[in-house]
Amino acid sequence: MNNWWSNGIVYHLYIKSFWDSNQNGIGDINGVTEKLDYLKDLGVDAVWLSPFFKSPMRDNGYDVKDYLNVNELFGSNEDLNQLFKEMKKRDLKIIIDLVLNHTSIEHEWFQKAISDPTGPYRDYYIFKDKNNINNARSLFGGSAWEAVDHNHYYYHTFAIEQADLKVVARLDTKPTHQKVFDKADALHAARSKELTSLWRLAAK
Ligand SMILES: [Ca+2]
Repeated sequence: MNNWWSNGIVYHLYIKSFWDSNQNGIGDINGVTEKLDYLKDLGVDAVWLSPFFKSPMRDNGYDVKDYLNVNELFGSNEDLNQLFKEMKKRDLKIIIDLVLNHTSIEHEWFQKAISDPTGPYRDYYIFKDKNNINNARSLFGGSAWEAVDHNHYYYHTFAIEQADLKVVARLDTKPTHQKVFDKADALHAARSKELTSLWRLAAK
């Protein structure tokens, strides 16, 4: 089978530094839309978009606070839908950089995991008692474990502000990734006018 990605040219685009459509010093989604003809002229088949979701930007947007809304630095959900429409017109494929191995500690799941240690969201993340943590190091330096109180720690492969999601499938529960998609689907249904393309494209 000759899939398009076997020979396609992918342009990895970091929105923040690509093109600033409203000249406020920050590249944005409308800037990408403005430059689609340029990308097409380059012979690009697909555009890989760096994360554009709401984020405190402790790791350039890889610390996602809300997977269903666009970071206001880059524009709006409407801007994103417009970009997708214009890409489709030009037969440009879209690759979304979907960050599923961790969330921002500002994500509502993590906030609930902290505020209700016996609630269901605690199990989305990797928490351990002080006596059970190991000497794992974060790729960003220092311990991979961060305390939330005198006895409990959570695991972060990258920045302290990026808590790892538990991705190991267990017999008694769905893997967290499936929960991410289930949750997104439920919200997507509730907001069908918004982000029409985002999750559907990402899930394919
Ligand atoms: Ca801008």
